[in-house]
Parts: sequence; C-alpha cells; structure tokens
Amino acid sequence: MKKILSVFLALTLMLACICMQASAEGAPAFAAGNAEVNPGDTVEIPITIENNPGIIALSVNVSFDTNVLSLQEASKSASVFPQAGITFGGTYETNSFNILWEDGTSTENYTINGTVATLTFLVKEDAPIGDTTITVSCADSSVLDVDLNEIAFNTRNGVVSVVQAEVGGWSFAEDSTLYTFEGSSGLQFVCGLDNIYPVISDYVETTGGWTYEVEPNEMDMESTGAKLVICDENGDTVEEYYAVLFGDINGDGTFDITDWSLMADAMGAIVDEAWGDYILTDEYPQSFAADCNHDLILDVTDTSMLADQLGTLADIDQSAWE
Ligand SMILES: [Ca+2]
Ligand SMILES: [Ca+2]
Repeated sequence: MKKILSVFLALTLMLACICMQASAEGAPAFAAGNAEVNPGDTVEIPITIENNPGIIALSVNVSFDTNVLSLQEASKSASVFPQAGITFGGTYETNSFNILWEDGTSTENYTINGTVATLTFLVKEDAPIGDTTITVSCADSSVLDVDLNEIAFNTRNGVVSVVQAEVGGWSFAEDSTLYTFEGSSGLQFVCGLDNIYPVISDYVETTGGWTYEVEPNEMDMESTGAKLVICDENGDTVEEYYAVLFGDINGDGTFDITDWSLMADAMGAIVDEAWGDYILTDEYPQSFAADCNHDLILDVTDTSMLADQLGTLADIDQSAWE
C-alpha cells in the first residue's frame, strides 16, 4: 500500500511539473502597460500581444477613467502587424477605445508578439493621487485564426499610478558649511566657503526639476564674485548668490599681497574700484570679503586677521558669527 502511494505521489509531482511548464510558457494575452506619472504629465501606454498562437484578426477594447486620463493620440505599431490592417474605433473624447486588425487575404497565421498600438494619455492636472486602471477586454469571436477559428485570449489590465510631483527646491548639502546672507544692497551672498580655492558647485542640491549653475568670477574661480544661480523646473532664475570668501578680495581663491593691497587702499579711503567704497561693507561681494570678521565695519581687526592669514598664523573664520 505504501509503495502504491509513493508511485501515486511521484505521478502527481510529474503532472504538477508538466502543468507548471505549460503555465510558464503563458497563455495568449492582450495587455496594457503600467506607468508612474505626475498630474499634468503625458504618458504613453503600449497595448501588447503576448504568446500569440497564430491569428489573422483581432479586436481589443481599452477603457479608462476620464476623471484621471484623457486620450490624446493612438498610434499604430510599426513592427508587429502590417500597419495597413490596423484600424481604430471610437473617439479620443470617450472613455473607451477599440483597436482592430485583420488580414483576410492571408493564407498563414501571424505569430508575432509585441506592441500592437500605443495610446498617449494626458494625466489631468486635478487627477486624484492613486492608481487608476486601464482595462483591456476582448469580446467573444474577436480573435480569429486563418481557418476562422475563434482563439481564446486572456487580458491583463494596466495600472497608471498617479503620484504627487516632487516639490521643486534647493539646499546646500548636509556636509556643507555654506550659508547665505542678504547684504544691505539687496544682493545675496553665499559664504562659509573653504579657505583655499573654494568650490561651491559640489555642495548644492536641487529637487523637482530645479537646477543650478555656478558662474566663475573674473579669475575663473568659485571664490569672491562668482555667482550661484538657482533655476526652477521651467529654467527661470529663482535666486542669485554672489560668493564671498572673507579675506580673498580679488577672488583668485587664495590670500596674498593683492588682497592686502586692496584692503590697505580701502582703509586709506583711496578705493576707486567699481565695487564700492567700503562705507557699507555688505554692498558688494568684494567689499564684504574685506570684512574679515563680518561685523560690517572695516577696521584694524580685519587687517589684523588678513595679516594672520597671510602669515599662516590663523585662518580667517568663514563661518557665520553670532
Ligand atoms: Ca586673493
Ligand atoms: Ca570687520
């Protein structure tokens, strides 16, 4: 009895294997693609044929929720079936669309798989967040082979997941010491740079399609006078920040006698630079860079700090002072 049971179990397992193989090959099916979209997006959904056993005619209906999706265009596949045989039924304004194809003159079945047609949908601006189904259906007698036998096809619906668009924005990276400061002139500065040959572009992050660009200064450096430009998803400028490396007045990314000379001229009130008279240090990036202790006054403290930096006695503190 035990032996008979073992043989029966073995047969059952063999049959199970055969069924799994048949299942793995897959049944004939029409399917709609899936997509993740934001409200206002346009999305292309392919309608495909899979495991085609051989046919000469098909008719598939695709329906969808017009509260979420608006059909904009239907295009015929360039490769799967002869385009001339594909026709569309219905209008773009309704919630249902038919895809038909036939080649009544063929003496052989078509066994090609792939995209039959592509439907282009506009996701409505006020579409609710969540999934919406693109339903694929196939009526009886709608798929025929060359002998005009009805061929059974399964269908698989598509899912369009509407997700909230990422909010556009920008920030400095977490490990960055950069910060911004609004000067009395209304110019915005970006400070907190590295003391030597600073780099701004490595420390800016954007989201939601926003972008940024660093325009180097006249010395081709990302130091004093360079410009950080932030643009929104439409490419419009949202913010502009001028770089300030305290102590690097000429913007060459380091501290030397040129900076010292510029500061001495400013202290002696013999400045004729286009970027200010140093009466208000935070009017221009260059004059702000001379204010080494960021107290908005140019005095002996600043010259002393620049002297210490030049003599490598102490770095100028680039961080915001309370
Ligand atoms: Ca310099
Ligand atoms: Ca000062």
